Amino acid sequence: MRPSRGARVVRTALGALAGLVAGFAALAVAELTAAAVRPQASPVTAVGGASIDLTPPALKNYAVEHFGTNDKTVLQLGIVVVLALFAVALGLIALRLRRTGALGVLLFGAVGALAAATRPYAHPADVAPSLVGAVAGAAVLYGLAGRLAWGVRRPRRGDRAGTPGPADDAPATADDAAAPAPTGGFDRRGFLLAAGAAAAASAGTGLLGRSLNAHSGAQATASRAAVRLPAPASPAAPVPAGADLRLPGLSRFLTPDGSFYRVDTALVVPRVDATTWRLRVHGKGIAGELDLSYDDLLRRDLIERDITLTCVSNEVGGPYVGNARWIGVRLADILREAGVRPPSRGGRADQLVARSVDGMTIGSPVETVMDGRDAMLALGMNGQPLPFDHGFPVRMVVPGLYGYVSACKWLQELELTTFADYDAYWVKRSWSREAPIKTESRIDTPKPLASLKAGTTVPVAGVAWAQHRGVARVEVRVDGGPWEQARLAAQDTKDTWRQWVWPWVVTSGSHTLEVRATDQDGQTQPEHRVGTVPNGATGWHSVVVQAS
Ligand SMILES: Nc1nc2c(c(=O)[nH]1)N[C@H]1C(S)=C(S)[C@@H](COP(=O)(O)O)O[C@H]1N2
Ligand SMILES: [Mo]
Repeated sequence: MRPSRGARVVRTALGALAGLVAGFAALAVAELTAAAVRPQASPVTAVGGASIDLTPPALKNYAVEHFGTNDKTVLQLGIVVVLALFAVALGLIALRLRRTGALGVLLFGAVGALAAATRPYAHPADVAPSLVGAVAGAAVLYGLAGRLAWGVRRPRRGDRAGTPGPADDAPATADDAAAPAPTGGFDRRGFLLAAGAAAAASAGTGLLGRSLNAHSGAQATASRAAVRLPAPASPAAPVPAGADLRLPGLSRFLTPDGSFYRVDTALVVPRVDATTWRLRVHGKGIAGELDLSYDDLLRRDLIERDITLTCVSNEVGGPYVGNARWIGVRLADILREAGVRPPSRGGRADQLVARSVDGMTIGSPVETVMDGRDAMLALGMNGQPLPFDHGFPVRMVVPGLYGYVSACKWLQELELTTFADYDAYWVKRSWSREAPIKTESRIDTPKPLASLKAGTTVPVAGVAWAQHRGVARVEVRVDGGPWEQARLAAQDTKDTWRQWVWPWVVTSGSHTLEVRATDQDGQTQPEHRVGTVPNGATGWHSVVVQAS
């Protein structure tokens, strides 16, 4: 008796389901295994990390600009969707070729293991989650596909539990596709029970793995909680009273940690134990290598400075800029102690490459970090040890340089080299070797498409930055009319952004507001718009509003 068309359709759908359940089981077991290794070793994270590094720069740029800090969630979702599609395909294959389907799951495990093994600073054990997960997934698929074999009768009461069906013994060659004519249905009930059990077990396993991973890094957390930042030897002057205009809708002068932008390639934020952390300083022109502990840094004279950080991926009017009060060790002091001289004094290295625990490399000009500006190895942000998201235990901060050429988080190594000899991570991906921050200004209020009341006076306000040069002037114009001088808030330092406000008497209709800043070198922001690649966007920010 040939199975009915209906039965065949149902069986196909259940084959797809078997693939999904097997994929789910693989990821769940991998997640739990990762808890025993380290969260970074979970296959989705490892494959995600590898794909971030392999992503063409244009696509990566698009992702940062369009998904912002959500880019990683979008990436991981994408990976899960792709995995689900392959899982369905393997489930369908397993309907005909059980072993081939199961082998396919193992192949995916191998891809995950390869990704994990080739991440920077991978540990040998990092392959375990992918491999263990894949074995579990393959077993689940093999078992479930067996329940879908034609002619396997539902075991009746009294039968041996789990009586293997004929398909279990069938050869796993292309021949089993042409297995003897099915004699009836398949074990639908047995399948659903087994699939349900596997899915439930996977959900439990996955949730346990997730929560263990979320709590990993307990030592790192404890080490951070134990930090007492000493009073800085060179404190920052208090922020001038008039630096924060405190207008509704205007960014606060000091960005709270929680709303400080975050841009990095880390799918799992590194949690570094400060008590075992070391910083190695080595390379060209070094008289003596340094190997410093966190306490070594804490014991030094600390400086405290307000510095505005900016990402090169910030589009005109964009959000990737924030201002904080940093505490740290003056970088030039450390370099001088190691015998480093800047190129202008005969030093052999013109590039300082910072390496992070997650393999990021960021290159800064030695000349710049030793030119007297407050380049630092930062330990604290806004009075607290650095948050994990922002680089605990130690990161670099260099006033006036975009983050990708200066602000290495989770720092672990400083190497003196040359720009001729070495290209850092982002430089290999089409960004410029050197990238001072461009003068920029942004309208924070009114918001785009705001509807205003004609006849009222509305404060047009925002921020402008030209780190290490300082903002000298901000101008606003309406509908391409004459430029009007905005009032500048008090300057904190030339390394911080500056607020501005211009009172506008609103007339009815639709209006375009534009802003431009001039730095203290006398350079005015160009009108010409260029994109963020290769060294930062230019152009005037504009906002369209309605008034009636
Ligand atoms: N380890 C590491 N450090 C990094 C990055 C990164 O991807 N990994 N991104 C850099 C970039 S592009 C910027 S703009 C700043 C952002 O710092 P924040 O996330 O603390 O705002 O960190 C820099 N430091
Ligand atoms: Mo950046």
